[in-house]
Amino acid sequence: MGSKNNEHNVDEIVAEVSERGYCFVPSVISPEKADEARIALERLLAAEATDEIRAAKTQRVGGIAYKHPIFAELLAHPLIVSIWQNYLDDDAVICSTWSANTAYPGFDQYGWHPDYPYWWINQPWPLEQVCGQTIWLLDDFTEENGGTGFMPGSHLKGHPPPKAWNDEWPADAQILTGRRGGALVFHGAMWHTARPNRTAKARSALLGMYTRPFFLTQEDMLAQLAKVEDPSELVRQLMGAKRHQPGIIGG
Ligand SMILES: O=C(O)CCC(=O)C(=O)O
Repeated sequence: MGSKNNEHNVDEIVAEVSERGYCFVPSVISPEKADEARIALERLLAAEATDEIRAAKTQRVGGIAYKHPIFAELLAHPLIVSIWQNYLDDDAVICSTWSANTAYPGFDQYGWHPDYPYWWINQPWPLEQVCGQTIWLLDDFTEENGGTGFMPGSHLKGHPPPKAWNDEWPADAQILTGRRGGALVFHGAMWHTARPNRTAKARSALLGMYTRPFFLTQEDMLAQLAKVEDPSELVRQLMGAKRHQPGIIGG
């Protein structure tokens, strides 16, 4: 795998994730392409919204890989895939979950957490590279509109974040800000949280977790793959078509 990917240097990005636990990668796609993805998402948000969702002021859209071709394309974005192939030291990486998250105006919650599979791993968690999370910015992220919060260094803690952080913002926490089309890539154990949206406009992100092919994925990606129209070989790999499927010896 070459270390250059257009103007991005994959080796440098991976070195930063290895050292600090995260790296913000600007301009993975153009703002125009991010707008295209956001417009596709807005149609899904409108079609799937319920009264409960409107009251909660936050909406998750799952199954995006098969709901619009642009999301299958971004799932297999060459830069993102090569970052995770290098970081996880495995060309056969798969996607564990691929969804969108929108914080509407007035959303006002914190919920500090690491991502799956750490909820299921005995503590202290292994420090090795088990999985890598990608947060794509489909809107410009600001401190006001709910740029994701994250705690540098927390991927080395080996346990979940203190519950009290959902009431009082921890002093050293950072806020992900940046132009749409960029992405934050980080160690899956890093503590992070959605944040309040105090603007009049919705803020949307895509979240894609990548892992090595022998781990159990968070979502049933194969079931979703069956609904993807004309998937590329890479999309098929990422959604688990080529991974080992358990059978019965001799059977
Ligand atoms: O939308 C965000 O800012 C973060 C969402 C998140 O942390 C998650 O879905 O795990």
